Amino acid sequence: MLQRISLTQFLIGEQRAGRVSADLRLLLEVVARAVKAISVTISKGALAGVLGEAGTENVQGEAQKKLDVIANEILLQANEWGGHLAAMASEEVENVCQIPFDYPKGGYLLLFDPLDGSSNIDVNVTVGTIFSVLKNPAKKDADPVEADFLQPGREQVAAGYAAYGPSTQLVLTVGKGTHAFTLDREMGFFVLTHPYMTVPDETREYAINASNERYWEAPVQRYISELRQGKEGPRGADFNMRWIASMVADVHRVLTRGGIFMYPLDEKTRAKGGKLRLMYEANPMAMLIEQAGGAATTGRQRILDVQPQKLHQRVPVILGSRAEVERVTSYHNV
Ligand code: AHM
Ligand code: MG
Repeated sequence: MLQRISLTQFLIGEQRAGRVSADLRLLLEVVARAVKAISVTISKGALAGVLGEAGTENVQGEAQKKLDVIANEILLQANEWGGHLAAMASEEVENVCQIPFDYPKGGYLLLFDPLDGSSNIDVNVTVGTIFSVLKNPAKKDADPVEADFLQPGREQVAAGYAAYGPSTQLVLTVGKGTHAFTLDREMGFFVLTHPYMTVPDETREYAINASNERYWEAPVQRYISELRQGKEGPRGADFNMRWIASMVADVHRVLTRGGIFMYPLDEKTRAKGGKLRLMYEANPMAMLIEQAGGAATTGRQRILDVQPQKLHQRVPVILGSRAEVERVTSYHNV
């Protein structure tokens, strides 16, 4: 019989190899359980009455979908009692989420975007959960404050996302490669299906919201215009474009078959610093992409080296196949 490696087995292997502590293993198992619960809820869709607006706004002033609120609750409740976390932070919550005082605290900080791409949820397109794990630098018994979270992405001890698509996949790194696990719904656990994913160096596929073209900076205008000129242009090759408007789905495609994903700085988002959030979108995706041999920059700096100033900070994101990311970055640096 085909030997199947479950997420649990994989994590025990990582623990034995000294890359994962017992608490981090528990943390990742709990996140995987929460992701299963979110997957089940999402897949019921209209039957469970979970689609549509929640009628509330989050800290970013964005209208929340019912599923944004449900996914956030599932992640918070699953993770608060295990004793592995010092605190959490969520896209949907303004301040640090403390562990209730009647539960023990651990040494890790968990950050997440509970339901990324939720504008796609009502049209039944792939959405996801993105998460990042840091060590808590503060004393164990003190309640962590925002400053404890403000560590550059290179300090992440684990990062991952779940993609809720035709199948549910959990993509994970603990600092040695990027691995994808597929949820076996009948058995109820994740199975390692894509060990050591690699982003090909070269690509002929790009992802950007082209409706923002008139707001882009000159380096991005130049790069995309060269791609669009295809065989007749300076690149001498045709490029294909894809934009799902679900970062998880777009990055998953890049991880699976290569490509470049861009949400660059533009005049629309300049005042906010960019569109995507540094700490629970850009950083975990950058770690996953780098661990798969790709690159991730803001256009001007490696994402994992950005020193965060605040929890909900936004940054420009350019990630994927190394040669293409380096080219766009070099256009910014001329
Ligand atoms: P969200 O976290 O509120 O869902 O926003 C992030 C999403 C990303 O998944 C996606 O890449 C981007 O926003 C799409 O933005 P746009 O609608 O401007 O194309
Ligand atoms: Mg998001």
